[in-house]
Amino acid sequence: MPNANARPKHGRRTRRRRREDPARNELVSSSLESAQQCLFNQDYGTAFVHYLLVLNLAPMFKDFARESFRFTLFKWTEELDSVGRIQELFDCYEQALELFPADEVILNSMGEHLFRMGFRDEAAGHFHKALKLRPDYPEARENFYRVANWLVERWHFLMLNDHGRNRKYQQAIQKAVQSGCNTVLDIGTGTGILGMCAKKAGAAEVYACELSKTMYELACEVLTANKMDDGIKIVHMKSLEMEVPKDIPQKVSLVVTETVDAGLFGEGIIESLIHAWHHLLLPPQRGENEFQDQSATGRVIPAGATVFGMALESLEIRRHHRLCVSEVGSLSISAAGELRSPVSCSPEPDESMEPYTTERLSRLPGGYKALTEPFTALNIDFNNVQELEGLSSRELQRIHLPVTQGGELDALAVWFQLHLDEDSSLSTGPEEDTCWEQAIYPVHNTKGFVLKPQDELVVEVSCRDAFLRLCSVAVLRDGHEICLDTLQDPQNTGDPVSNQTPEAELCTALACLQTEQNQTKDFCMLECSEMALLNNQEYHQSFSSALSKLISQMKVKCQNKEPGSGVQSDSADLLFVLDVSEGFSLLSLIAASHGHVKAFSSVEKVKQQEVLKRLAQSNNVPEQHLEFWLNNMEDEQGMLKRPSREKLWSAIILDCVETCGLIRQKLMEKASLARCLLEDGGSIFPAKIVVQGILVESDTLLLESAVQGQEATLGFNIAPFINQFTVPVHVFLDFSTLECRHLSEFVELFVLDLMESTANYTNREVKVQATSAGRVTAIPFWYQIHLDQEISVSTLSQNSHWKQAAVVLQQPLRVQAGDWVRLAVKLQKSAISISAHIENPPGPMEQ
Ligand code: 44T
Repeated sequence: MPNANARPKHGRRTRRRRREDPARNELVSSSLESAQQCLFNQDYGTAFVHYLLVLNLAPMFKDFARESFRFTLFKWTEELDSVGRIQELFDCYEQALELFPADEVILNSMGEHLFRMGFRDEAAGHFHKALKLRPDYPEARENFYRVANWLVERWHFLMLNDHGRNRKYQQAIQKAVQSGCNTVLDIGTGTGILGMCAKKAGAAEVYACELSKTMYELACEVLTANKMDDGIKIVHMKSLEMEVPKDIPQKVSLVVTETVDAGLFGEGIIESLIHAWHHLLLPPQRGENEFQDQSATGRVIPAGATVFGMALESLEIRRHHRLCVSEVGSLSISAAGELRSPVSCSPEPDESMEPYTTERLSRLPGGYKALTEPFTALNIDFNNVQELEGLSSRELQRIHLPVTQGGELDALAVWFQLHLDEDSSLSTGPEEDTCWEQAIYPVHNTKGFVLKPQDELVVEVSCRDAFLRLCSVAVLRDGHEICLDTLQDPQNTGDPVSNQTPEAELCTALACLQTEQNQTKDFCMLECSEMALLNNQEYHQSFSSALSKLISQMKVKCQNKEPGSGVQSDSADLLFVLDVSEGFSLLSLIAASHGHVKAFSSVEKVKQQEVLKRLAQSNNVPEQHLEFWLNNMEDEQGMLKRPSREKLWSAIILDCVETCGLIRQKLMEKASLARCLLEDGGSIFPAKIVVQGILVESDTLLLESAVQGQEATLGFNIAPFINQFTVPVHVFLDFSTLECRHLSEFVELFVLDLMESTANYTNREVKVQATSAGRVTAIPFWYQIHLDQEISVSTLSQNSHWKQAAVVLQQPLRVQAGDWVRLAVKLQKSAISISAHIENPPGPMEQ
């Protein structure tokens, strides 16, 4: 076989010849030259193509050309992005990553594009890879920390730390396998834990599926580490797409799953189980025949669930879901029309609405008042496919609930008992000592309707699009039915109390119908945090005062500058205020309402702009004094209306803190840009932000951050893998109800001066004295936002729409009362990190 021997030599010769191929070399060098020329001419698209050619033909240029290639890629994809050529944008990134698969800068940048396009899981995967390649790369670190919560949701830590739940699931699975269920499918395996329980219990075949790519990869790592990668076949798929024998060779006798959220059905368990019963599970056991061979029939763990509900009053829920004030920052807002949070069980659900939100009732700021006893809303048997299928078509169920305590009806709360099998169940109730949140169905339409102890509340339970929906529809009072829907419309003068005669009932029904129509026409949706912001009078009042101070100072300055020009009210005299807040903001309108001010708002959504226009009109703000900045971007006419160069902004309002409790990304960059755009004497609002914090001992925060303890989880090695997704900064925290012990006074951690570029630093050492002994596990932090020298608002205030954040220390720090703790506070980009050390380590004698 002479040829066989000759082949490698031939190969080598060809390769050598390739490199020396003069035509090829010529092409490479001319392409390289063209790439550089195009780059110089800012023709990034062509430059990119030339670079691709060069680097594919001559990989040895990779190191040399890396920087210019990256630059070209970023410039070109920026252009593609701006004209919406998204597919091409991602194609470019993919080509770039084929050339530089381990380039953290390209990975991170692709992640940013993915994130902006809404592909959060994929985005987070890219940031994670970039960070693994270069753990000290600040851009990737910040991006990763911001998205890790989506990638591996925080409840994974809670669940794995919930030993009671783990053990109950393990026991139920063990019992089922031992009774003969020897082929098992784990739907939504997460870290792989339930599948591993089945294998360990002795199941012959175990399969698992997981739809999230990150979780699937994590589960693969976990199975390998536990030497179960041979024993459990895992696929990266949604169970609904699985087929026998393509994805699993045979139907299984047991499905285990915990694909339930606080509202039970939110993860699609009904659909998954209907599909599983038709395609993946052996037929169910018939009747009560205990002796049927378990390996020839199918069953599900959990076997079913009971859903409970309860009506409640809670100011905290109210202020996040409906408008509670009629005046904000000296503006009357009664003309705003109907404003709603996106959480609604309305009869016409649309894509942007969610039927419920979640809260841990036991941690609700201000607590809550139960207005009824808990009631059973639904019972569901997961082993009965007809029942599962019948859920959606099931008739509306009307439940009458005696009101036990008077109060304002703000929400219906829902929780459930998950029956793992006939002997064992888990509860997600508010009184339980578990980590689970409850589902909250806010009530929008009762406009402060107060329930009385003798009333009966009528609740409708339905199950449309496989979501459980609860809706308070009426109140029975003194034999009359008060339809809660008719209260929606403040203009509705009709008597909401029906006399029970068929005619009157018909009228009420008609009235309800009519209001529904008006409602869809008129209402404007605001995020829950935007609603809470609108309800925050203190915040708006502070802004109004600070603006009014600035405006009068500027007016005085103007008059001094142009003596004799008299009082004019033409546009030359106007002050210009720009509000670049994210989302819905009234601040531009508040500014405009001070007179002699032309304000520019960044509100983008048309419906929200309409609300502002309505409010401008009802508050006598001239139409031309409120403009929408972003509407003008593409329209040259509009651009011309912007203040001319000499007439720069008197005030620029920056939105500094995200609702989750973190400083907004690129805040300091925005501030320096804003400083350049200010007229003499003008101001940025806020002028300064002070970050404040406190040392605390909080086990809750630890449990939500990482799998705790040295012990294996149910005997499996899971913690080190999932803990890679630990994020040192915890967001959306409510400090007022956090279970923790305070170990110090409040302390100033950091100052960000938005008006003064030179005043800023990135590292600071702070000393704080422990006030009692304990383990410092976390440092919650928040912001004092100084609008000017005198006026400030705190993100910790009771009415705040902001939540707090906390740095969770990698290692708890033991302190004694009186110890000095040295905190090294760092601001990288806009992310805060803190490390803590004892300043005066106790000597051996003191220990
Ligand atoms: N809820 C805890 C846990 N998945 C949420 O990608 C439970 C919270 C909880 N994979 C109250 C009570 C409780 N096919 O990784 C996720 C998800 C995956 C699927 C493949 C499917 N059809 C699905 C559906 C979901 O399953 C994993 C877990 S689902 C979320 C569990 C007492 N509040």
